[in-house]
Amino acid sequence: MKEKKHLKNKSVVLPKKVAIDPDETPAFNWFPGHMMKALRDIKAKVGMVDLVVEIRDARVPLTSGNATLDAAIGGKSRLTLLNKANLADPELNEQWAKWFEARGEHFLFINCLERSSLKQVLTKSKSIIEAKRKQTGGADLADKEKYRFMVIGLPNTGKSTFINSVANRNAAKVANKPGQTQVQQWVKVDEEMDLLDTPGVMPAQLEKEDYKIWLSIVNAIPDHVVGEEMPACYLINALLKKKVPEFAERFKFESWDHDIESAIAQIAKVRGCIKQKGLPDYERVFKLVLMDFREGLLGRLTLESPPNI
Ligand SMILES: Nc1nc2c(ncn2[C@@H]2O[C@H](COP(=O)(O)OP(=O)(O)OP(=O)(O)O)[C@@H](O)[C@H]2O)c(=O)[nH]1
Ligand SMILES: [Mg+2]
Repeated sequence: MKEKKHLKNKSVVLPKKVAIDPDETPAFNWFPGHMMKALRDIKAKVGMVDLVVEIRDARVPLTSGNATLDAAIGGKSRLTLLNKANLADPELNEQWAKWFEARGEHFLFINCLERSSLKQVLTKSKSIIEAKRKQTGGADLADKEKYRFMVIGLPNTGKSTFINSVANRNAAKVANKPGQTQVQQWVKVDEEMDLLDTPGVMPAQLEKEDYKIWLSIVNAIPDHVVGEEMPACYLINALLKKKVPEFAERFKFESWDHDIESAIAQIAKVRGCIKQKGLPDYERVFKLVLMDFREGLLGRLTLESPPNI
């Protein structure tokens, strides 16, 4: 009885309407002060760059986009990178690729820790910039000799990692927690290229409750905002439904015939998360499931499906 009550979804109160003007303070419940400044700085610098590279999380390809950032960068040429594709479901990656293709957007699914991904990104970026230069004669560019990219996106999508990989050195600070980068930083790659790292910015508005849960699961929102219970339960259900083999293997599931409570009991048993009277230690189970998933130890899972598929 007690466990059932514990697992009941708590509703998270989100304001219905929030401002999307970067010069106003949006009423989103996780929008620290540095993000407001980051938006202003992005607006101020976008005129200096040839290309905006937007880094999203391949497990939530649309929900890790950001209308607030779109407004800040205006009509600047853009390349969307669906990063951490190695943690997303390969079949869904293909479905999503078709979806982006049909919209005529410049995009790539990548794992920015791999050199082959970076090569693809650089080739594509340069071809977008050169096509634009041909169109405009380079009149809109501050420096015709150099490539300048601005790297933007939600927190923790891998912006700084991407920059370090391209620069081939640890120029920008990286951590598996949202909000690591708090100020802009130019990173010189070579005589030909400069990259601008920017702090992750949250959208001013998240329309659905699921979006907050998904962004928590991929660690774009810190755990204290949504709590661990809802994201962890959502994740366990999704891994069970998808029958992800690495998840079953890690927690020694012998069948897929589990509801959320029996699944939690099994995880608690295998990982020794037991309280007095043999009850599962829910908090510890929630934390370890989220942690394992974020480390890629529970297999590949995409949380969001393309619209109309
Ligand atoms: N598996 C995998 N992990 C990645 C990839 N790219 C980045 N990461 C990890 O994601 C975490 C966040 O990376 P950061 O580069 O700090 O992310 P960020 O977008 O700069 O984050 P903020 O500065 O907080 O906005 C780190 O633990 C990286 O190692 C990838 O392609 N695959
Ligand atoms: Mg960063």
